[in-house]
Amino acid sequence: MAGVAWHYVLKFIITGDAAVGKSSLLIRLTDQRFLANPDPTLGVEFGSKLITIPEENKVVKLQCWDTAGTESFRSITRSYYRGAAGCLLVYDVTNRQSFVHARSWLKDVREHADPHLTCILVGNKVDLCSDAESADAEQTVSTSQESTSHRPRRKREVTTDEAELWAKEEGLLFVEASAKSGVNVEFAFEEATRDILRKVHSGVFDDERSPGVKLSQPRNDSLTLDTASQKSSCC
Ligand SMILES: Nc1nc2c(ncn2[C@@H]2O[C@H](COP(=O)(O)OP(=O)(O)OP(=O)(O)O)[C@@H](O)[C@H]2O)c(=O)[nH]1
Ligand SMILES: [Mg+2]
Repeated sequence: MAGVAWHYVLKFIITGDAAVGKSSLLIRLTDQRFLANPDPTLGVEFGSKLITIPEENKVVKLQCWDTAGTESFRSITRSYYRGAAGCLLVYDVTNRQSFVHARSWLKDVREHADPHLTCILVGNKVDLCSDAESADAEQTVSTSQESTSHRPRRKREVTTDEAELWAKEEGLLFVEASAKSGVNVEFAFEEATRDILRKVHSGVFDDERSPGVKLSQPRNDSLTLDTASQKSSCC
């Protein structure tokens, strides 16, 4: 991998209802932190992160546009969907409405993003459920500073099976995660990235026609965004 800062740059969007934890997932990915009281996103925020896909021996730069879930921003946020190669479609496992609304977010994404986009359905806040242990046992190790022994329990309103079934019907990847504990956050981005790279290899995405997929930059050319992670706001 010498001489190359990254092999691919992929545009991701993060979408879903207000307060489901989209920004928290991005902050967990880029800064390995969790904020108990983040400000609601006004318009969109941007975060960037380099990840490695070991089995491909590739470094991938994720450029993530974190969109506001508030309805009044919807026309602004839609304009950021254009050309995206990947999407995290987020709902809150303790909020059924946010799962129901995922259908309309998906419709929007499909209308405005790259038609070949990879979408992963992410059931967030799994730490709040009494059955969180099953997800805790999965991929990512928690880096949260907070003790989990006194966390408040909330009733799960969307079962894993139901969400998994809907994801399958819609051709989405699926994972349950927690921005708070960190469980499965990086894994969600990695799974979507693996799927996008498969599409690149099979010619579904290509550098010429797909604005959300860019090939490598030599290290000297990577002046502005060449940091392991970066986050900023706009709008
Ligand atoms: N327990 C728990 N709380 C979470 C988790 N993720 C986010 N939260 C909390 O949920 C609230 C909303 O989080 P945000 O990340 O701002 O949600 P958002 O989807 O970005 O909201 P908008 O920007 O308004 O669309 C905050 O109080 C977070 O601390 C999680 O995994 N577990
Ligand atoms: Mg937000």
